Amino acid sequence: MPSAPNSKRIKGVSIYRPFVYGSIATPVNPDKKPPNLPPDHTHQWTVSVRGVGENDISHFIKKVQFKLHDTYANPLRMIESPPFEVSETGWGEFEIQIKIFFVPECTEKAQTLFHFLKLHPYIGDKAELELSRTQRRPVQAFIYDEIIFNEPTEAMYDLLTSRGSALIPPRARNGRGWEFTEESEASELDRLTEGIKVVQEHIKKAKETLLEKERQVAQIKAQLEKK
Ligand code: SLL
Repeated sequence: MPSAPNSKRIKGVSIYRPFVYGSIATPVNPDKKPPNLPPDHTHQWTVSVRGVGENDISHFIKKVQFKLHDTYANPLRMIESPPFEVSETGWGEFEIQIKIFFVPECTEKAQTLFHFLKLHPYIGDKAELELSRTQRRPVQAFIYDEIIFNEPTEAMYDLLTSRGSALIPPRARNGRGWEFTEESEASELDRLTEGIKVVQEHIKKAKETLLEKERQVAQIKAQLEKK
């Protein structure tokens, strides 16, 4: 197939674009249950891929496929235009596979990421968690991420530089509210701390193995010298 115009790649250039993905879930009020809600469904939730704040992402993202748990009818949901989101009701938490397809100018393969749908609050002291539950506060789990376009095609470069931007609007703490809550920061911090622990454990084990090997080498040397 002849290559499309402007499909030449620009060497040495990388352009990144920020985006946010995740979910917001609200417990269903048993006194105000929506009609048709299956009796075991306890939460309403929405999973989405969006720009940070008001930033548009649809000039580089063509469509997004969300793969829900198999307990859902038609678990594969393809969203062809923004807002790239799926709203559902349910009873359980599970991992959602999110596949991001880029506009044709990009000529890159789709990218897959995973989001764990969070329905219940876990972070905070007992009283806070209790309050969150009794007040049926929405539970949010959003992650900030960046898509990096390495050596973009000329067409993609033009598209990215003429629309949208990599600038991140000032953090929405609780004003507009859904993006970076202290809760999600705390849970991210927990994940990092856990990650550091695991890495330190690996380093410790590797050092022990190294010491053991050195001991063995020394022994063998000593034996060889004796002979
Ligand atoms: C669990 N790992 O076993 C999880 C799976 C699945 C949640 C949770 C389906 C709703 C429906 C629904 O909420 N699935 O359409 O019936 O806890």
